Amino acid sequence: MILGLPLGSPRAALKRLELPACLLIFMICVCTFGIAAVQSRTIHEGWRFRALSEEVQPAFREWRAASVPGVVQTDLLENKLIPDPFYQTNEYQLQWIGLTDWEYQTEFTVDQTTLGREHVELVFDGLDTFAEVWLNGHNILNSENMFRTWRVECKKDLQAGANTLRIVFRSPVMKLLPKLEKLPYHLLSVNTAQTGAERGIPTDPFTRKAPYHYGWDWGPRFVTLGIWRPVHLESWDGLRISDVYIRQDRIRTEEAQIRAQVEVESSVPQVAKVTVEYGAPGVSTDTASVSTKLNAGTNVVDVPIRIASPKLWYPAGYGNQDRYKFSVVVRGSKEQDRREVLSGLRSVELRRQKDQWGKSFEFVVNGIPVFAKGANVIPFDSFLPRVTPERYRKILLDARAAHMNMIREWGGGAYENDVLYELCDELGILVWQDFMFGGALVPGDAEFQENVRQEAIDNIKRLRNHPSVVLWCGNNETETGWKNWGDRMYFKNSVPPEERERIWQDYVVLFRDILKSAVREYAPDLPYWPSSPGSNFEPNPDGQSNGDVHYWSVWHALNPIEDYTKQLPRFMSEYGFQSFPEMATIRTFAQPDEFAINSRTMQGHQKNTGGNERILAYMLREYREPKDFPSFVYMSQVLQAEAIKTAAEHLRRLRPRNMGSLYWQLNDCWPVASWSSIDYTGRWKALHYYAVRFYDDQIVSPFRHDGKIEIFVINDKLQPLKGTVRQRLMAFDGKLLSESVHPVDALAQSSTVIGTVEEKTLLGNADPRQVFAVYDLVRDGKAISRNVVLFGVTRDLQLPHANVEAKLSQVDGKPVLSLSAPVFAKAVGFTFGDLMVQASDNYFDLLPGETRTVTLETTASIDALQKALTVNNVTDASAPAVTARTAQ
Ligand code: BMA
Repeated sequence: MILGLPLGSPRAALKRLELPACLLIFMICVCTFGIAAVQSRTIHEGWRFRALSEEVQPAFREWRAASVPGVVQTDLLENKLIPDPFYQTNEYQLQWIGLTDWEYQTEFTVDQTTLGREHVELVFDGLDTFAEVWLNGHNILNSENMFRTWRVECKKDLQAGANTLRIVFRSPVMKLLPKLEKLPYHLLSVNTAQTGAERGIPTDPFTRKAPYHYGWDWGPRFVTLGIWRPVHLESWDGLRISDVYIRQDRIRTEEAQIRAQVEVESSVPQVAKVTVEYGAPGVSTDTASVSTKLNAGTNVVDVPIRIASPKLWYPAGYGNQDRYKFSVVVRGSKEQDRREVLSGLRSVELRRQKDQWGKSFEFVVNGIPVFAKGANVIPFDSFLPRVTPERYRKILLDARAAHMNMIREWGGGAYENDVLYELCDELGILVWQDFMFGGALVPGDAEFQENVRQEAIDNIKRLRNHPSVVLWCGNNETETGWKNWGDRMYFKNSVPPEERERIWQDYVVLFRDILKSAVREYAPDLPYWPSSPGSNFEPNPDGQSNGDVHYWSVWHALNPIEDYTKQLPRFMSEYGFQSFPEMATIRTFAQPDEFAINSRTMQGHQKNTGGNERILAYMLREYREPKDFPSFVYMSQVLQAEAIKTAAEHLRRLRPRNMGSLYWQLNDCWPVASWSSIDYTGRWKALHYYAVRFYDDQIVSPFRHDGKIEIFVINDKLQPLKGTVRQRLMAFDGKLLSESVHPVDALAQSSTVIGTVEEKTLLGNADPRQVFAVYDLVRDGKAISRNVVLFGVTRDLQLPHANVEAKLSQVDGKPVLSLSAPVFAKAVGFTFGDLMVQASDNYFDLLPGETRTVTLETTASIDALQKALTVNNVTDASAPAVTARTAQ
């Protein structure tokens, strides 16, 4: 019961009441709460779409049902007008879609009450990209930036009853071409997939649209168009809260000094009271309020708040992810508005201090230096609106499972949906946030700069209450590209020196002035970093003593994998190595007769020129030739996992000199051979299972070099680590050759060499091709981390056939898989065909005689699992003839 009303439909309840009673309730509401100022509804129903261009087939010029939010490619797919864009090489024949103009239209009704309100506004959270918006035949908006929110006062163009909303989307390529063709030179882009239609002129540098839509070295080219984020109709009287910013002025464990910065739109000058109620789970709520006079227009009201002994928000591994709920109410003379904001309190510093290695680059959260462990994130789909909250959650949980505490939201995609940041807040994953510049040169006209400035303001304001967001970075690789990339060098020589200088100055204005000022003004508690990699315009932008580094000579330049261990950066924000996705994923886009690395389809799903050949080249350096295509796929994953493990452990061993390891890349936007550790279908590659181990908070990491093995113990925890490392030298056939135990007494947050072993002494008379060393870190009697050292290139070792035995059974209703082998088995990896199975572990080394049992998350039956199971390992994936020959 509410106020004596029976529960149920409030309207029905009111009908039953006598008029005076209604009036009484109304008056109580007004006096106690004021009248809700804002009403909002989405305009997502009844949309239709069609092609505008005359050149396309008539079928595309008929009105068809459309989904909003959505893009034209997925609308065409839903209407079965095009084949699956990701299948085989369908991408190539679907390029016309992005070169065509499209229109979308719907009708919606508006009642007199809404029309009677002071303000009626259409709000577009995202229009992709050149959109002309017409309401009842009136052009109410022309937009040219998919990253901005557009709010249009439209009362005068609305009518009671049916209204027509029509949006024309111009092909971003064709719209710009005529203008760009007249320019004396063309700004360089990054995308690898320009169509003939662009006539060699990249249009994307001039377009505020996700750069990867134009193709990337892991992504197809799908130039999308459409209403990609929600549309609302909002109406209000009197006042409206347009933004709430929980500004964190000073955060300490003893006290948090913050303020709620409440932005209020007011129709008229009026007196208002702003009240903020705040609390965290387990803490009693408190209230702060301010009375103020609002001017007509936009007002910003500061409500200062001090919280004694606040519950702070910590990154994963350093404490809880406590958050406070702030309920803000603004009561004007008649109307009121309210808004709720969830935020976590934490201090953030990007600490850059001179030291013996140059200048540090480390994130310090709540006074604690955090070694950043994580990966770069790219958009989750070529068609952004179809990414569900569940997909975000799954991938971020996977990141968390691999002990990641940071992701980099890379600048060639799109500013992500709120849900991604909410998940990062919840899981304690820090976000390095790039502005959306993927490496293309930037125009310098005032209109472009202002467009970017507004985009920055929109997105900084949208994301600034998320405690997970700890850095705004100007761009990805634009600066290093300008200084170092071959095509840029060529370009610089092809334009007059004053033009060259002007282009650089345009860069400086955007990334040193405009974006930096936007962050200073709208998120003053966050650091800004102009470019990744970079050194904040200080000398030596690509050096390893100052700033962050992208290291790509392993992979792009075919340098040996060991070269990772020669790098001495301060923070490694990118390094990567490719592999193929699981066979199940490959089967979603290729036919069995295309299962070859040089088939048209497999080349079409490899966007880095020469990528498949590069995988093969590296593979043959390390392993014997795989015996068939599925073995090649398996081996590519092991190769990638071993490469990234080599780098990641090295970067961790370097702490505190180096304080970050973000590998390239966490996810995929379609099924493809790429640097990802989780493929498009959500399946983990070998790398992700490896990451769970190499990113764990406490690990043993033996480093074999120059005839010795240095046994490192890495401890990221805030407590010291006491335990032992057990070293065993074993023959592949299982014989224990020697054993020793090394005490561990490691400081909190440290990387320590707990012992150095001469390889000769360790091996004694043993044949290095027949033995391995295994290291187990033992804490409280439990082995918590293991690492294996091999004495030579894998293909030269005399690894025996492993005969891995795999037994499926059920424990407590859950399927489990037990694996064992009589001899050493390298990188035992199992799959279940096309079934979706998440294993608690996979792709691990089996010691002779050892049994490892893993649990399986799946909806598949034991029978189905049994039928689909295949188990692989490095020896058995190799071609038998080759194995026999080289093993002699
Ligand atoms: C990096 C990224 C991306 C690219 C990746 C692999 O430098 O910033 O542009 O996809 O390399 O080449």
